[in-house]
This record gives sequence, C-alpha cells and structure tokens, in this order.
Amino acid sequence: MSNAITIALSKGRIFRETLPLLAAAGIVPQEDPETSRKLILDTNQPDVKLVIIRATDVPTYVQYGAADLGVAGKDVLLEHGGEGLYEMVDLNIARCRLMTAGLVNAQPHRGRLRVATKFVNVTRRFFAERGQQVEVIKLYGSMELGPIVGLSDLIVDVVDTGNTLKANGLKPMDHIADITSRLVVNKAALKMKHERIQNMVEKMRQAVQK
Ligand code: PRT
Ligand code: MG
Repeated sequence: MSNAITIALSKGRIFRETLPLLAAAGIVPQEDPETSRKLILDTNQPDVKLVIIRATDVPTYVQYGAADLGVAGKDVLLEHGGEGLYEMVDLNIARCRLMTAGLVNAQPHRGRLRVATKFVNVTRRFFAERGQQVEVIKLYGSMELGPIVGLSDLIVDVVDTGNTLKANGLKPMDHIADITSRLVVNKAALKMKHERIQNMVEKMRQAVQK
C-alpha cells in the first residue's frame, strides 16, 4: 500500500456524476478518461490518483487495497458481497432499480424458470428467498436478448427509464432493489490513512444532494 491515495472509478455515468463530489473534496482530475487512454489519472493533488476500471471491478480493487476508495453501484456491491470494504456514503448518483423482466406477451410457464443475468448471486438469493427454483444463466451484457431468442424466460438487470426493456418487447416485473452509487473504502486503508480518507469522505458526504 503506497502512501498516495488511489480512488477507483468507472468511465461514463459514474465518473461524470462523481466529478462534482470529488471537486467538493478539492480533487480535480487532470485528464478526461473518455478521451485519455491512461488507466491511472493524475489529479491536482500530487498524492491523489484515480484508476479507471470496469464498474464491476471497482469493489475488487478496493477489497484488495489496490485502490483505497472507490465508487460503485449498489447493484455491483450486492453482487460482489462487500468483503474487505466499508460502504461509507450513499452518493445518491446513477440512480436506477434492479428488476426482473420478461416478455410483454410471455406464455404462462410450467417448470423451472431460466433467468439470464450478470447478477448471478443477487438473482439466486432473490429467488431462493421466495422459495422459487430457477436456473440462473450468466451473461456479461445485452441481457434483454435472452427472452427474445429463447435463452431464458426472465432477466435480472438494472432499469432506469425502462426504454431499453420496452424497445425489446420486455416489461419490468419484480422490484429487487433501489440502486444508487456508494463511496466504498478499503478497511485497512481507513485505519492506515485515517485522517486523509476521513476528511475526503466527510467533504463528499456534505456535497451529496439530498
Ligand atoms: O457498461 P459496462 O459493461 O462497462 O459496465 P456497466 O454497465 O456495469 O457500467 P455503467 O457505467 O453502464 O453503469 C454503472 C452503474 O450505473 C451501474 O452499476 C448502475 O449502478 C448504474 N446505472 C444507473 C445504470 C443505469 N442507471 C442504467 N440505465 N447501469 C446501467 N443501465 C443500463 C440499463 O441496464 C439499460 O441497458 O442502461 C441501459 C438504459 O437503461 P433504460 O432503463 O433507461 O433504458
Ligand atoms: Mg453499461
């Protein structure tokens, strides 16, 4: 663990919506990840770096201390399980819902349902809690295709406007969880770099729009 502070972020909506919160903590990236090919971005503070990684990898980097802090969707955190990290602040950004969805004109189904998703752990837990036996099929994206091509009866995915489901002849069905992004911190880093991290966390917490 170096003495610098490393923050793990994904490109796209999380980066964009985290920027003003970082600014409130006095941290300004020196480059734009959408145009830069660099995976480590400098900031205006010599001892604060950003690592730009896939959204689903953020909890893993923070768990192992490869990043001290990170911003991850609650969907991704539920799937990861949260070992080795603390969820410090609900940043109230990248808001969406984790839902099951199926074809609008689905035929009544007998037997064991097949559910396609990248959230296999969350999905197993959700159906187990309802006492429903399902077969979970792991996908890495474009889950909406599953029911259309007969790969699965249902999908589990995050939904915002619902336009993507609608465009593919699907409808949202069961609500699994409300999702926002969270500021997470490596447990050991919080002890070792307590003052600097706690200070950053507090400033970001104060900047969150209620
Ligand atoms: O894109 P990539 O495969 O790299 O990873 P990712 O999809 O996990 O990352 P990213 O950056 O797209 O999403 C990061 C986080 O944003 C997610 O983990 C969620 O917590 C949150 N979030 C908020 C969303 C959405 N809203 C959202 N709408 N993540 C994904 N979507 C998808 C949705 O599944 C649909 O395919 O965007 C599409 C449009 O949604 P509708 O409902 O508005 O049509
Ligand atoms: Mg995406």
